[in-house]
Amino acid sequence: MSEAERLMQIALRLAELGRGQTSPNPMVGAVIVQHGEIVGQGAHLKAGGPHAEVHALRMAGDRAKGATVYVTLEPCAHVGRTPPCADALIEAGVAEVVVACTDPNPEVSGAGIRRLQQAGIRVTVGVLEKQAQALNEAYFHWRATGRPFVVWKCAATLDGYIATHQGDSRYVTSPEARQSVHQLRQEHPAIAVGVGTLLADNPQLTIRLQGRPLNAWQPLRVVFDSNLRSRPDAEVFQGPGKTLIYTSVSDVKGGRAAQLQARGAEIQVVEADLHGRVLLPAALNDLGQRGLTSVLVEAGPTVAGALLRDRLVDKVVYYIAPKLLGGGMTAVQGRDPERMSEALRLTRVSVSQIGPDLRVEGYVSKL
Ligand code: AOF
Ligand code: ZN
Repeated sequence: MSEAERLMQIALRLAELGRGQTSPNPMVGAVIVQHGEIVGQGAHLKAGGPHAEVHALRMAGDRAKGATVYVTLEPCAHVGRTPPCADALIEAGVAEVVVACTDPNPEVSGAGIRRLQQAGIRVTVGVLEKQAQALNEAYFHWRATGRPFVVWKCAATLDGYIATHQGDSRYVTSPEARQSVHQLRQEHPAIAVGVGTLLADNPQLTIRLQGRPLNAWQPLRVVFDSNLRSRPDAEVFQGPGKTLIYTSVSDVKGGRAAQLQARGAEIQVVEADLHGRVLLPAALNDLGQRGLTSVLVEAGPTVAGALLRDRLVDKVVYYIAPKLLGGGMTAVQGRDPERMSEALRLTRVSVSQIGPDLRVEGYVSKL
């Protein structure tokens, strides 16, 4: 590993500190080096807060003059919620900027690099580029498609069931595996379920981790509920965090919409398919417009099946408990091809063990 790669790796680790809290912004880290010594470091921690470079420059003070800056994303050139980092770097008199990858934000996209070069700063791009893009896979996906990066999480028995036929699912996996789901939730600005899961499991969909205050930031809870069947007393309408319902009807008999709104839920009507079911691409586009860069889908067979059929799932996190039911509710419905060759394939698969359970992760191949 070269010296530049070693320092970029430190910047990537700093960026990682913001995981789960920067959306819709990317995670970014920066390290400032003067004569081989790190004199400043910073991470972007929250949208609206200072960018990574600004934190690092503040730490370096006068020692930024003539220094080399390692930053995991192209410094911005636009006035957003904060002023342009490229200008701050120029003003501080840095001599060189090493960038891992360019920023696909149309307001930046090469303009940050050009501005630095025009000011006579040496710029290198592409050090640990793949790692930097992988770190912000959700942000890059959102910029490219306008939709959040969709992660489908599922927990099933070894023979593929997520619940008994009666709908009992408490619990498929071990407490250790379930804790890891709360960590996973913390990485996403939104969590989604279908109304079927809401009615069957009545989940809270909050992050509950030991030592983390409940009133800390919580993801947006999203319910796909074509016919407004959600019960106003459901857990997702209580406690901390906001809840958004995607539906295809503006109301149903009994004034359900007003009851749900009285519980604080926001109702968003989106296009429906021929059967009156919420068109999931339309709901995802709306989430993207709201600045949600990723969504963790913890839905049951209907929503998971619809998302998989329409190839809307980008990544799968699948917990397998060493249990056999011999019958029950399957993880996915509605995709039932005739040939094995029609199976959706996962690539870049990794497997780990959590307590007695297995966790399989992979990306849905777009081929
Ligand atoms: C950087 N360094 O640490 C981050 C950058 O609204 P603002 O001012 O926070 O700008 C958000 C945009 O800035 C975001 O969409 C992305 O293009 C870039 N993020 N850029 O130079 C950083 N977080
Ligand atoms: Zn910036």
